[in-house]
Amino acid sequence: MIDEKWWKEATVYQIWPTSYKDSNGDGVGDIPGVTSTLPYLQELGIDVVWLSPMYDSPMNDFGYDISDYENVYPGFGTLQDMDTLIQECHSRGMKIILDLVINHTSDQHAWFKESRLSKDNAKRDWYIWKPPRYDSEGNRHPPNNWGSYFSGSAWKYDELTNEYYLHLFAESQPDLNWENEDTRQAIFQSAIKFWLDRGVDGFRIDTAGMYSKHQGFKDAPIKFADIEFQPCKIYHQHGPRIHEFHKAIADLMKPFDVMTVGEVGHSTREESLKYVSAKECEMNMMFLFDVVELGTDPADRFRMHEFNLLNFKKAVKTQGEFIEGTDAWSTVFIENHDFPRSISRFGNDSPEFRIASGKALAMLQCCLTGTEFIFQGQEIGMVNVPKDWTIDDYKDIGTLNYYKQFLELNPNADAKQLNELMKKINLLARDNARTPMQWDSTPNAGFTSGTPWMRVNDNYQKINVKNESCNPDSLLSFWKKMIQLRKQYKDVFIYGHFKILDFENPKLFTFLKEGKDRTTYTVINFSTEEVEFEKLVNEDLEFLQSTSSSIKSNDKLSPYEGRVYLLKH
Ligand code: TEU
Repeated sequence: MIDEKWWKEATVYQIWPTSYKDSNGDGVGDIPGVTSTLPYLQELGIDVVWLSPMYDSPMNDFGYDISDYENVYPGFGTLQDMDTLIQECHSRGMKIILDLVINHTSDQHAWFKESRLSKDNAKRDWYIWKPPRYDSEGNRHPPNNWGSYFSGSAWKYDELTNEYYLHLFAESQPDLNWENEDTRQAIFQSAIKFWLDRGVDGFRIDTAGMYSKHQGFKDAPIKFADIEFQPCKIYHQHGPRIHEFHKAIADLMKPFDVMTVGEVGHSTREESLKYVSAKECEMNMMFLFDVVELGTDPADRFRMHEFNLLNFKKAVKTQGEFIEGTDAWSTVFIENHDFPRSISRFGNDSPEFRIASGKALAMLQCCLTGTEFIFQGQEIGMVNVPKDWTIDDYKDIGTLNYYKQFLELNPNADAKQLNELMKKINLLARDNARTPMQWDSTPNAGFTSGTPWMRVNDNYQKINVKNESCNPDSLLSFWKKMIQLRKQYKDVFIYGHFKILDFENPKLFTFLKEGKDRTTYTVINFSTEEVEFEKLVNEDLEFLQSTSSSIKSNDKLSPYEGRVYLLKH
């Protein structure tokens, strides 16, 4: 018997503030902008807003580099604006969760500024400092071969004290030393308690598996012979004290009725359950990366390979069956600010099939077990950036470092190689999710009255909220319907048991969702061809919803058509 909770039934909408809604014409989204769109989100059926980092920051990694947990990035607004947003969410019966980024801070955080001053500074040990390694010729090297997630070494040399500090992400994002009790207490008070007291309803916990590093700091095994610095996840993911740390975080939150969702990264079912099994009392749920990482190497996002519908089904199955037989809870998502647009990856972003495949993905997502997350713009079918954009149109530090590294490793790259590189970047860069939100067809898509910080996707006159709001057949209108249906049949869609039928079918994705007293049957055509519809169960079917406003034939599914039925017993 599943324990029902508000945070299990919630539909969560992720806002990446830089690109969401600019209220003052400076070209950057802001908090008052977010507040102004709450009626829109409420109409969509959203219960919880997840705000990606809005803390004070030099914005090297768009807010995931925090310089002050207790303040707001001035370009986004003020603490008062946050209080208003929290209040406005609550007065509408909605909740709001923040991003908790506590694996690292910005190098501009006061803690780090102190830490770097001297080896005997009181805060020296709040970050991870190590002496250089010298070769037989006396050349200086980083302490080990660990690579950063944003290319290059994970260590940055600091002349001031002749030591290196660890940064698993950008150079300007030093990793905090969780081994130090004072550091942990400071994080708890400044990053967590401060915001709980201001009324937030929980957190999405960034890089939640990485706080506890293996203290040996050994060299990582060589995985990619073509680069100098290697993936080092085995030494920082699910480290020896990680569960002790999460139990302490959960203890701190216990007096508050909040939700927590961890971003633990790629991990096995066994490892994942240690974080989210209810009896462990750590976090409520976590994101599983099987679907979003499909076709790429989790150790290096730009190493890609082909995949087909069967691989996709397998990834959905892994996520769909994750909680079976356990007391854990799970999430459903196919987009966030770190991954390309889902229609471009798993659907079809050609003008002919964009809407149809967007509806197919919306139907799939709304039928799956777990707490549902939608990323800004997903609901209107925003897609990847056009293929002819140049590297100057990309702004993400991860993309730019990767591009730079490629040029360093291939100084004589020819036009063909550069073309290949840009193809990869176009398909997989995080920038795809980060173009300004498309509100209407006025200049800059109604995102800003000024000059947008990042180029708006060229397709905004067609794809925007205003166009879709007044069209009952739009993807946006379909999302609204599916979110309602999900709530109406929550026993089946949110809590039910997931079972794929006819797994080997290369075009159709057919599955049952079994609730306590009723079962639904979903079939979705994930191909560009018309496909024969064959009922795979004995029971009669009662029609509930289709992606198509006019079903052409009961026996045939048009390209990307999906239908949900109820089994009649
Ligand atoms: O992302 C973390 C992240 O990218 C890895 O944990 C990821 O799981 C791994 O590379 C793939 O297996 C978070 C934020 O979502 C991202 O935007 C930030 O840039 C990053 O942390 C640093 O804070």
